Amino acid sequence: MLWDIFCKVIDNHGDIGVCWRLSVQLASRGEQVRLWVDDASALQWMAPAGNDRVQVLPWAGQSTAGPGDVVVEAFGCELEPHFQAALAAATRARGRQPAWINLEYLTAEPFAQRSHGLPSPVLAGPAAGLTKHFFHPGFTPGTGGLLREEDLDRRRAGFDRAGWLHGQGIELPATTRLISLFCYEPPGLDDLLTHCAADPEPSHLIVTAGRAAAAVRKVVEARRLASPGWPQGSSLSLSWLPLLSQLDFDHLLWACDLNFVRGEDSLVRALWAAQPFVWQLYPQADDAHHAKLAAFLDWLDAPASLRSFHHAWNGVAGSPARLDPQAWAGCAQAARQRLLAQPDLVSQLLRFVRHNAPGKAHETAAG
Ligand code: TRH
Repeated sequence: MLWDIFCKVIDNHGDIGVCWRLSVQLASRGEQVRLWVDDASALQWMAPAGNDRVQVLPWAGQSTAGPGDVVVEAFGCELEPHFQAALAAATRARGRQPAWINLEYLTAEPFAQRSHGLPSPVLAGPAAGLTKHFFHPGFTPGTGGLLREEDLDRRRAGFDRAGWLHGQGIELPATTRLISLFCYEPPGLDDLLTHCAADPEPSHLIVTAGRAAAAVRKVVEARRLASPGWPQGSSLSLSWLPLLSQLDFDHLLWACDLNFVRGEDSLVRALWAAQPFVWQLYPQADDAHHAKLAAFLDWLDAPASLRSFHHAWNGVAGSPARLDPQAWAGCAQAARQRLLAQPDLVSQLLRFVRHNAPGKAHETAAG
């Protein structure tokens, strides 16, 4: 089938990051993919090798294009009127509607399960009379699942941790705790660095490029006003990464003993890495992310210390308790096992599209 995936980059890297992974995973299963994106610049570092079966096209190009077999609107981005009209015309010409999927944001909240697979009739505009379907990624059966490459476990099993770290210029005694940091500006950042610096156990913080690096630099500079050279001589050491490809971003998570992740895609990658992790949610103005965090921690069956760390890290309440990756490992590993028992997102999407295939577009064949 020919897939048209539409992506608007709002901010950060999650929109394009998820759409790229989806595109590549469809391609790896023999599908043909056109990825329409308004800003493809991040793909230069995220996916420098590209993919032969994924054509990256400019958003504006849809004004002259005709639709393939499946159209995916990622994260509520709206198709241009011309493309909507082309969808309606293709429906008339083919006598059946191309599948039209609205791919939603990831959440553990119950509404994801309730809405997954529901039809959404288009009432107005050039595509009036057609039907879209909601597709909700999620953590439980009854949702669309999570993106997971078919060869992920094989690659992870063959991963050369020491070699990869060496390639990044990171050489440390085996006793040093390795922590990756990918975050926005978490309220608990200052506390985390303070804890690590004072902890008897040495920690090495590997800081990702962009907002995480800027946030850490700010804390370090403030500390150095009082203690020049900080954190030298303490239990904390730091290294700074360049922007990595998505493949190397996974390697980073596999290499570390504890991962700080954010947003949507890196959370999923942390789950597959099966190491303890802390998640910073994309902060929303109305604090909607608080309910999202609570639902996720419940699903994760997080121990009390991990819950309180998350609350502080995300600015919900309190200040970060002691890091305790050993106590947090069990729920991360159990979560991965639960997820592995469920079909991945692309398998579910392929099945969903076939069940709701052109001509059957008004059925609700969730799952
Ligand atoms: O960048 P994010 O904060 O994206 C967010 C979320 O998707 C959020 O839901 C959305 O509302 C908001 O954007 C607009 O975090 P996320 O989702 O983890 O995406 C980061 C992507 O960047 C992920 O695919 C991993 C990738 N990445 C690399 O490939 N190399 C790197 O060096 C880094 C730091 C990230």
